[in-house]
Amino acid sequence: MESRRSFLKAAVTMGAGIWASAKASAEPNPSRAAGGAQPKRAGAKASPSVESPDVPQLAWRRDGNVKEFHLVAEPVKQTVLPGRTLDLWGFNGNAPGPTIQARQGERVRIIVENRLPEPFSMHWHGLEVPFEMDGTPGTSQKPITPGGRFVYEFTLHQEGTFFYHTHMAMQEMMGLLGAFILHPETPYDPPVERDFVLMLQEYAVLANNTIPNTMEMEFNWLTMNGRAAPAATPLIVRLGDRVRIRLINMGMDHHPMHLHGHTFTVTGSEAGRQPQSTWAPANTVLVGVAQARDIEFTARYPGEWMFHCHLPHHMMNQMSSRVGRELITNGPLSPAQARQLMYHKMEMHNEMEMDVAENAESVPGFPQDAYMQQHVHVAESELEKPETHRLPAGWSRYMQGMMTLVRVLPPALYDEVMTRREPAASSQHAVVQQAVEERP
Ligand SMILES: [Cu+2]
Repeated sequence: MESRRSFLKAAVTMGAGIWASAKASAEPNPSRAAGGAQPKRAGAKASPSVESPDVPQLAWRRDGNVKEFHLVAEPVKQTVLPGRTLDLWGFNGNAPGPTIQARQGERVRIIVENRLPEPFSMHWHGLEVPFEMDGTPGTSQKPITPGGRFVYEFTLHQEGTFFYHTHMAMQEMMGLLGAFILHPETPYDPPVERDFVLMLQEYAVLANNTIPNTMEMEFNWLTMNGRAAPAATPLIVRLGDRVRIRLINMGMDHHPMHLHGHTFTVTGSEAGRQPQSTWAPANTVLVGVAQARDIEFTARYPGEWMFHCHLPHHMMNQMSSRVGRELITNGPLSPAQARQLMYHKMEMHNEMEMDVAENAESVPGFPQDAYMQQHVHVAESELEKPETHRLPAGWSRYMQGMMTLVRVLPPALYDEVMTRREPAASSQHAVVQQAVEERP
């Protein structure tokens, strides 16, 4: 019963959006004991917990001074878009896996089970851990065999945006990734009201298949937190909030992530917080493979601001040059076929008015965005959730691939959306709790 209560307490803490500080300060703190940390600033705000839209949070069990987590590497069915479910490999039923949040100075134990059909080992990307905890198969440990488990345990002395992933290269391209957030002992300055993490991944899946071809280097599913636009859940912020977005890239391509309507600063990398003297204004940040970047900005301007990878091919879903009978794809289509495709798409949207010029077929280069239509048609009603409340009709039509929205909402609308969101957020946490409790 006690463990159930502490699980629920953990869940509530996450849901409340404030990273525990009163409880934490009563616990032994190795880094403070070692004299390595600064005292808290008077009046410093507690760090908010990090939200990972569409990705669960990983619950933990307290065992003395150790915070204990369970991760299970396993095949998962991941719906990247309504109607499009891929066979990926992930953790605890999700790809990417659940988000780990811990505090600088804490000791953690992570029990990792392998329910994959082949050997695997877990690497803690960027964490300075003892060599035998590094998860490199063959040198630091033997790989975890199918059905086996390995217990990782170490003390966290860093802060920032880190991640965990398999150390088998092709397995990385099946989805085995998760965020590992380390909250600083001394809250960052300036404080933020909202803190998000987005994991950027890509898969190469033939149109009539569900399993990524990890040898392929042309990627046609680009995801943020396991969802392709327009299914990625928008980030909800209140007008005037200071916001942090942590970006993690685990794939084969670099992603220039661009925010509309606001100027941000890059405040951190995969190695933690950067000194303020290095911060520079930007609206696009290149997140290279195996890198993390933290950006921060004040949400000054109300609107439904797009936040997306700016590589044109990463703003599409299910590109393919292979044409099948029932399959509408981009690639070697004749102008007439492409024109028909435009009609087909308008039919699907019940919009019969022609938005292609009468002389379109005679214009060199036509069609271009006929190549970019929703091959998997998603009705906007399937995208309804608290976070899409009161978006204008048709908002999803031009969103694909690695795109999401940062909704900067005036206080009244912000409160309305958050009130609608509350029951869903709580039930998600309850499910996560239950899943953890059921494990041996
Ligand atoms: Cu990209």
